[in-house]
Amino acid sequence: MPERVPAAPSGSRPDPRRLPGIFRGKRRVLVLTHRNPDPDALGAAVGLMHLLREGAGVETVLAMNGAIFRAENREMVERLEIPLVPFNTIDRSGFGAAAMVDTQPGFGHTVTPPDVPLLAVIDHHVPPGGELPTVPFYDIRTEYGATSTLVYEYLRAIPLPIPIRIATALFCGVRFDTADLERNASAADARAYDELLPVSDRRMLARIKNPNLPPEYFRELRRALGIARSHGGVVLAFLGKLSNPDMVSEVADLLLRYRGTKWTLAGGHHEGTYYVSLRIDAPGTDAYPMIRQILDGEGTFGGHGRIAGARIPVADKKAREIHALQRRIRERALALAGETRTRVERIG
Ligand SMILES: [Mn+2]
Repeated sequence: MPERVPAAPSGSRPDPRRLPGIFRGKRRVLVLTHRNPDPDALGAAVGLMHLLREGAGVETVLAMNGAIFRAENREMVERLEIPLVPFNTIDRSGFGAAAMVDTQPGFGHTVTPPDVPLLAVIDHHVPPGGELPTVPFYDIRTEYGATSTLVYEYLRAIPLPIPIRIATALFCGVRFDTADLERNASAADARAYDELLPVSDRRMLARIKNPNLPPEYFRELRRALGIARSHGGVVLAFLGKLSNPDMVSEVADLLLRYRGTKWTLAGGHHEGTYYVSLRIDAPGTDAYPMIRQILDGEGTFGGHGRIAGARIPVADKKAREIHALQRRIRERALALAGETRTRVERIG
């Protein structure tokens, strides 16, 4: 097994009551997160925007790179009326400060504008390595299952009241990043989950958890199941071109439930990027060093606990290049699994 990555030291946590003072008096604050934001990114962003508005009296704008594909995430944005502005349409000269949630400068899926001072970074992913950015408020908690848990704790610590819409968004963040506390959940996540649920809009939560799905979703899923193969405890699914890149993580999640599976790796190509998701169901195994080994220097990656993801830039339209990339990833994954190709099973 690969070596473990040490978590960030726990004693270095900054006091969240300093946050409003850091931003007070700033003209407007740009709130940033990773590309194709997920519920935890959205929940943490919405919570931080509330904190900055109510605690520091500043106006905030949530910038988005990429798009939102997964039906649950779209439903969350619509139901909770989360105001997302495309990053490249924003006039950055109108902002006096920026804050970043659920990601960090240096990750390949994250844009850090050089012309807006970054004053806070709040995340739970293992730092990308290299030099740490000098940011007045830098709180990375790799033992947390969700960044939304961290932001919830800030709101409690300051303290600020949490309206039902904000509570619902934060709950969604904890729920989806920890799979209802079943994955990577710390005691802090469990507490946030338990305290946020009674003050969330339950009807809205039910709708976000079970949204309607378009026909393309089922077509792409059927194709994915046809492609997936089990190699004695390891399920691999290289899906080629996808209209919905979130299908990669969904398929990795779903196939982890295939009987006898220790880990799953799924990949797929969408608009110039090859996406990879790793999911593990084996105690004591860290996803982060595993994905690093599987990528072997190709693309960028991040992960914590039993989940990891990666993005590899690929020239669009070059089917042969995608094919070769998928073959390299498959070979390295099989080498890591220690499995030979003699025990291959179809899934669906
Ligand atoms: Mn997260």
